[in-house]
Amino acid sequence: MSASAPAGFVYRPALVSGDEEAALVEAIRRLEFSPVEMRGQVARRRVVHFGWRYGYTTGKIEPGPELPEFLAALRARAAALAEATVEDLAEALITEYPPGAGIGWHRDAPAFGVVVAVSLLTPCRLQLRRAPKTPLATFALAPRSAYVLTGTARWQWQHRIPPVAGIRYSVTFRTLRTEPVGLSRSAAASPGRSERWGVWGAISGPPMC
Ligand SMILES: O=C(O)CCC(=O)C(=O)O
Repeated sequence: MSASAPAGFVYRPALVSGDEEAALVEAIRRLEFSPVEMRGQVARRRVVHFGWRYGYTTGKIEPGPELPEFLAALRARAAALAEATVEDLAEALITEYPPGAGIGWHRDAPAFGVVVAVSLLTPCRLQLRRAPKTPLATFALAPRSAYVLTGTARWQWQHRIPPVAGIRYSVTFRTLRTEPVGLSRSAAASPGRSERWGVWGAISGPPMC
């Protein structure tokens, strides 16, 4: 049995053009990626953080390098899609998935808020579930598409990317969760938006990233 999309999940095909994707990939390939190590295991995917760094063993964030200029246009488009400001999207996480790599069931770290993820190169699937052993909602992520996780999809459901067939990059922009109830300053100042930015639910299940 399959589930339908949870509230707060938005999929947007063709957020970037083919030419933009090629330019992004060229810039991304020049970055220095780091391995992801959690509980003594090194994942197959590799990452680069801008704006804020996330400690995979500590679960803590700390200020990181400034977002590079080549992400500026993409960040603006991601912000529009998430109905956030550019400044709200304070962190950019670029992940390289070589063939056979994916990411297991998780919810993103509670230090972050809204998630906007852009897919480049190889298509893949994104799966969401409310909890272990509950029906899955499965989406095909086309290259150059983006998805947003807010509300229920972000805070109550888990997601994963099953192993990819060819190299894929994702550029994930995230807001910071600066308030105890999960509101960024600008969201708090704009009551119409605040509900969408969510309240962190009970934390259970697999680790966060
Ligand atoms: O690559 C993606 O689209 C998802 C990445 C993700 O879930 C994460 O880094 O926490």
